[in-house]
Amino acid sequence: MSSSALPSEVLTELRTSAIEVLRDNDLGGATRPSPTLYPHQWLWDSCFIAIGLRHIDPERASREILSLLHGQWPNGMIPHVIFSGSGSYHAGPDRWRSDLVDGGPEHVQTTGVTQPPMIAEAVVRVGEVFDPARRREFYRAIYPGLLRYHCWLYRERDPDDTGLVTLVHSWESGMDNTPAWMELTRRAAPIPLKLIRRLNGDGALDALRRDNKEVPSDQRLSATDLFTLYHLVGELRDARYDFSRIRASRVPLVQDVAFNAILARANDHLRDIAADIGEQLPNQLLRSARRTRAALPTLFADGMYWSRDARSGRLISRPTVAGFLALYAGVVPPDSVEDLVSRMTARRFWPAHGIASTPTDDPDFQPRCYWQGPVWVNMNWLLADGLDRAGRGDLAERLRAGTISMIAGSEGLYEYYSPFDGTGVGSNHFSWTAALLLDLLDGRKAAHHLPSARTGADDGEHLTRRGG
Ligand code: 2M8
Repeated sequence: MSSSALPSEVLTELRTSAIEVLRDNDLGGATRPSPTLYPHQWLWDSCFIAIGLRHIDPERASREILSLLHGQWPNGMIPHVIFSGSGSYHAGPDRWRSDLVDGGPEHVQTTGVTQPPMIAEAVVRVGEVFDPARRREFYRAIYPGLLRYHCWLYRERDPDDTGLVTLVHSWESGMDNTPAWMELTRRAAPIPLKLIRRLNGDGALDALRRDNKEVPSDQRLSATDLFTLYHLVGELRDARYDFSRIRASRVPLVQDVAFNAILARANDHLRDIAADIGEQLPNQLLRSARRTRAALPTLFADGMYWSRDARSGRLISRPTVAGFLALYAGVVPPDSVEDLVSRMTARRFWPAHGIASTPTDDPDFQPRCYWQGPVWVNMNWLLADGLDRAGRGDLAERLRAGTISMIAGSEGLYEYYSPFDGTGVGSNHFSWTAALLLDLLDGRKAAHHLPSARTGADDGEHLTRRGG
């Protein structure tokens, strides 16, 4: 059923529950992703949340984004979690000890890694609903911190000027246990964890984890994967989150395709933001941004975009939703768009309810397990945007409408959904599902929210400003 076929009372009810979720998860100036599993502030969650909040409270939406700067490290990094809530989290401040790191933030505890750089997108989306004077005021407030963040990404994570920034933990990708990331992560597991995995002993370890109190273990990543991620946090902490030391360790390093695609788009937005307030991006950043656009096509092989193992230089050819974000970046050459789109719309990736995080024929596919198969509302949202940019507004609309009816089919607003039957799984009362649902319901009313359908490769001149 398409969303337009849903009765208007259902759409009104959906909107009301989305607003309720965002209110319930409001921590003051920031929003937690969900009430118990994720009680603090996450970087990319807050960006999606702001994109929804702009429809009900633009000022609150701008504060959601600005609050990310409270956790910014003096070197410019914006961390993936700011521990600003009061609940207990399974990978909380004691695992990271940002307070013990020289150069950690002064007034708040955070993690020591980052997350996909969605901030510039969220800034522009919120800017669209302000009048020009208020928009520029907001842009001026966020710009210095945002600029320092983009500069940090390149300075710290791309010291060799490849154009692609390197991630040091799967939590930075936001897609924690996709097969592509787990392939490398499992290789770096301590020997006891490797043995437990080989002996199918994950079930025994489940008793020791805390993240499965709200969500059953079989909807989360496996225990050995989770404990390997904790182990890698320890290695990062020992390296004081410093990339040159991390490089010298055995931590897996990945040029993540989705992260770099989001960065390519974010650089365009940042340039637009700067232009709007009469600022000029530093030449070095402009050069890096051009390099990113030029480097993304090097991740293309056999009809797909892949992440690269930054240590071996090898492409990690495990298909996941991440590769399709090349459409969102607008780097797919016009004559390759249809082929990539047909791969994405094939049943293995789009069986019924939007794009599966891992295709249904992958050996690791599990329809209800986290990033190993379920459909995520943020991915559908980004890919619908990418389809618009690629000139496939028809499919974008189908994806958006299908997302709304998928959400409507479950009681509650879930973290992820089975790609086969749309059953809601993971955490309930999930903020970015609520926020992006609001955007899907309200966003299309304003035509100027739709991005231009320009596509095409690496000229670095994509116009991303809409309206205003
Ligand atoms: C999930 O990741 C966190 C670690 O960051 C976790 O499992 O504890 C991911 O889905 C991530 O993308 C998301 O930002 C976070 C909070 O919603 O949860």
